[in-house]
Amino acid sequence: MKRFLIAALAATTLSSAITAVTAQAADDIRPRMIRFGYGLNEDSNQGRAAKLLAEEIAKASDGKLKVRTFGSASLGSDDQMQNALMGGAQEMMVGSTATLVGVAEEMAVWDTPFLFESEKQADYVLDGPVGQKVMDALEEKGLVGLAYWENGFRNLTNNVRPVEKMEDFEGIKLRVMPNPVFIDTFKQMGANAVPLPFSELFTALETKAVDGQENPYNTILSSKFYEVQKYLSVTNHVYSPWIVTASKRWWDGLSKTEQDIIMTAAKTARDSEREDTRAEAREALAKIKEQGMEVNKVSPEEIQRMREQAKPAIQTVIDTVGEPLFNEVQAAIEKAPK
Ligand code: TK8
Repeated sequence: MKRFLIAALAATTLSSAITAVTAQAADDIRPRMIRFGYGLNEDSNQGRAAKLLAEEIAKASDGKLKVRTFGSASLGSDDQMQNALMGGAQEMMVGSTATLVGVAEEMAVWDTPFLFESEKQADYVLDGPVGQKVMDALEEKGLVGLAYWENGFRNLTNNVRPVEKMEDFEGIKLRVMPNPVFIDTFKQMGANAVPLPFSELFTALETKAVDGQENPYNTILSSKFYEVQKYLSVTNHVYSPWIVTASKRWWDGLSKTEQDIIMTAAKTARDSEREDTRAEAREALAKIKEQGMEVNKVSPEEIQRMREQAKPAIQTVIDTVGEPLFNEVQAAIEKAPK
């Protein structure tokens, strides 16, 4: 009996020791260096948010988790960084959801032309269950989605002519993101759509390899596209999200506490980035004009014609993501605040 008691006691001690070790590992924070890459420069909304993310992570981990930020695509284009994350050669990044379509086709749902009507609507859908579902599709491909940040509503710039009606797209060599829906949308409009990584865009505009591009006001300003582009046409043709991702291989090796710190920081940075982006966008158009760009607002009638013309591209989205997901997004939009 006594011997049995001792054995039982020993076993209990041992098992609680094991529990203690596991528990400790779960809230352990180890010194780590996290490489966080992004495509825009340090003075952009993306750069400011990356900096905040790094600060938040340092604060919450007592400086143990150190984020090194790499802007201006110095670790590679969105596409190259995605591959580095999947292979475990880089820890984190923020980039366009549109370049992730080749990884998880569900992402194409955000490329639907004229999908969202307001930022509020976008926040509601992206941060809700269907946004999470699309993000979760990345996991089996080796990426963990942490938060959607705002890139914003996209507008058109070019050097050929102001685009006032659909016919004005004719013959314009337009850089688009490397993504089938964007290629399709602008082919439908009559443009000559040329897919190129963002990291090559300024030079392509400067050397006139392409005539134009489309991006939110913030990017037109921070990337100084006004130096190499004459006309800006306000179309708001699609809302572009950015997404913060982590390498799953790396993420799975983190303790629960480390994961929580990083996840929380990605969301804190998201909220402040959206505010910052919107405030900047409100001032941007005036600044762009000051820099000498000629700005025109496309009329509601012409926007309606573009919407009609873009329908085959919407079908491409449905074929890519499947009708159930497409409908789920539509249903979330219905419920969203205007
Ligand atoms: C930056 C890109 C950019 C996107 C594009 O790396 O490629 O035009 O809008 O923000 O992700």
